[in-house]
Amino acid sequence: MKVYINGEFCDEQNAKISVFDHGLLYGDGVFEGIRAYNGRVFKLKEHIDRLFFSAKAIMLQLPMTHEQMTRAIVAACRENQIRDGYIRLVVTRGIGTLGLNPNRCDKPQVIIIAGKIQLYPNELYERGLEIVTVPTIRNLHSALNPAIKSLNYLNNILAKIEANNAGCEEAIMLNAEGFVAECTGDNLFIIKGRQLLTPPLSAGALYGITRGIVMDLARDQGLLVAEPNLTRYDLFNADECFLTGTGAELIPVVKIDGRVIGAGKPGPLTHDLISGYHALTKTSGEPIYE
Ligand code: PXG
Repeated sequence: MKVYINGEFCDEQNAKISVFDHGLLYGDGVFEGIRAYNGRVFKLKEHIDRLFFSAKAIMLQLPMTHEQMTRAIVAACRENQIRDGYIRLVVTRGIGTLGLNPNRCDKPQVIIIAGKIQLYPNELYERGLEIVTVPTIRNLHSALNPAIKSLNYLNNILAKIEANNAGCEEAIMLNAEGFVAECTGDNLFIIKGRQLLTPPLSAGALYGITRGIVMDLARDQGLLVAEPNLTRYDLFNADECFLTGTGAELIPVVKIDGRVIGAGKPGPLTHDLISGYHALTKTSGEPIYE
């Protein structure tokens, strides 16, 4: 594998960043996780836009334009002969002193890893996931806004550990008011009648790209889409539930905190949305090869 670091491709074993980089010392930086399908980078513009928004929020000046970033990502895929894969785009604050002040870091490091993705096993898509609510709440937007896709993911990791301890793959994270925010690396949806519901972004969630696509698909399929505050009670009494994320795509949920959701198996409307999403991934995206 060849890794892109600041405009150059290096061999995997030489792909190194300084121990003085504030990305390592303080989790000071931003990232994106992007998929390629069928020789095309899916929703690339949306991911690059979000990277720029995250960077703006932490006052990190990206050393490249949108267009240069697009070209670099496509080049990294081509260099690694990716047709279907996973791209990790990382920008760190760069090398600085052993103090948290970022003003001594003068060169952000841009890293692009284009490789393979580890997916949930197929049988989880067929049977559906069991998930639990965990004690760790989502970061307050007034502290570290969950909209920022920063290198500081400990909030999510703690929740993931708690889910794993409970024998689950994913965790439902509530916000400080007790409303549902999202999962550790996925947004959450429920279906009730002909309504598709997901927590508002202000409840403390990442502005998920898959989330946006699914809301558009649902409207096209004649569902009503709304973003009310949701409680655990709303989840327990949903007809269907699923999670969305670049990695997971759409994955059905059949049990939450011991309560069986709907019929206890992936629901029909979830299936329709999964089909719609798959069709989109196959037919759109930024071409890697001419
Ligand atoms: N919430 C959080 C906290 C995320 O990190 C999503 C929702 C879904 O957003 P997208 O735009 O992907 O639909 C994410 C993104 C991983 C991994 O290794 C997870 C994400 C991104 C990159 C890697 O589990 N989730």
